[in-house]
Amino acid sequence: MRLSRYFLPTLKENPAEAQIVSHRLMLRAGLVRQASAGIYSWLPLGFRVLKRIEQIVREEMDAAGCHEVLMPTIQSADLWIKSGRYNDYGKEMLRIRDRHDREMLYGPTNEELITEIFRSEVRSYRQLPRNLYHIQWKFRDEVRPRFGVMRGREFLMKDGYSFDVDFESARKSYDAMFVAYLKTFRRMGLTPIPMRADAGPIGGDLSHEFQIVAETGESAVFYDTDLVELIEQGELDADRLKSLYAATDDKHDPKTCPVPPERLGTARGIEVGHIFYFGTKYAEPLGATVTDADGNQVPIHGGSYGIGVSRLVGAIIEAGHDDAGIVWPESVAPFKVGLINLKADDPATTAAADGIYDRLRGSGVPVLYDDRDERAGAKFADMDLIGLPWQLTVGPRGLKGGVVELKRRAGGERNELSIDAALARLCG
Ligand code: 5CA
Repeated sequence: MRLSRYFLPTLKENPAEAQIVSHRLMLRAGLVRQASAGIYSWLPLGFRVLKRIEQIVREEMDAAGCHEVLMPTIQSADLWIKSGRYNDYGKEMLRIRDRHDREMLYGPTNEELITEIFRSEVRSYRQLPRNLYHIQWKFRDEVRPRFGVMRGREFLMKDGYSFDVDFESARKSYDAMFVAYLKTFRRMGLTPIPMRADAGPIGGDLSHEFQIVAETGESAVFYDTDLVELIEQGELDADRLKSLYAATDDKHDPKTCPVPPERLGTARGIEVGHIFYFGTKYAEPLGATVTDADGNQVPIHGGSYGIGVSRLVGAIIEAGHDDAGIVWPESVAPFKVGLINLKADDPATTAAADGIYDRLRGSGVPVLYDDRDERAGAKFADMDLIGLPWQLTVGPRGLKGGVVELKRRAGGERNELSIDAALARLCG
């Protein structure tokens, strides 16, 4: 992509309305713009990141045996009245009336609708277990939307739903999601800490939140530092990880906390995922039953599993930035390489940079090419701000000696290399 033709409105100054670093950087790096309170438009660079995060989530869900569907954003109130949640959700739910005066709503989550789909199609325990998910926009009329995409009113969520014939089988489905979540967040360069949690309005009695440690997190978190070490080492045994202590402030009690003070980590956390086992809470009111192995009609045991896809964009920035801007992990970066032409008005430099651009694209490497006629300082500042993992700088002085400069955004390490050597590094 040539920057001269791209839509990348960066800002030099910090926007006054942004209180936390990820929000500031998302506005400054031209990832999003606010449309109204808690509602954002995704500009090209931000949209690329959102899509990459979505794709990692999708791949890990598919690898865990889940099937992707797409349910609508607008739902009829009927099923919610049946489940009893139409009133429980209160003002957070955006309620709409259509032209026939029918009560509709913009979905804050989808337990009712997916249970209804199952109820209509599935009759026998032989058709279980199943796990369906979708990645769809949600609306919750939060009292205090804030911190940009972190607590929005409209936000993109992956919500998945498991269906099992009994508790034992449902627990296995739950643990499979527990592990898939660890893998998902690890692939984004994050260290997720699973914490036993309250189930809230979703209901049920087995629930974990996945929290990312960040100064600007909304809740205080307390955890056994051994747990974090195990996660960093790649441990994926759900029982082992669940046996170690981790709790948010509403569950943490210093009097009963089993972890000795020297092993108790305290920090603030951002909730990027939340999983719930809720048993037959929705199956019973909605009449979702199957015949079991003995021929009895039994209600389906369910679980629901959410990931804040749009929130993750902010959370990843909170976890990876420095004074100059964003530092994307390669797995979610909008482009792998930022190619800088230091002297766009010099034909020899431009010919060399154009050639490198063509070769990178020919090898399938996503590259953003700064071919603008701008000052070098402005180009470096913009490139640091948008945080692409590699910066490749082509200038007349280097070219005389047959070299270009390759800089790693994370850590800032620089190397002068021949064009071929630089391309070999980036195309590998
Ligand atoms: N039905 C369940 C699981 S599918 C559910 O809705 N769970 S949730 O309420 O915990 O939301 C799942 C995830 O969505 C949260 O962990 C969080 O990462 C994200 N999320 C929730 N509310 C918001 C919001 N207002 N803005 C951005 N992300 C949000």
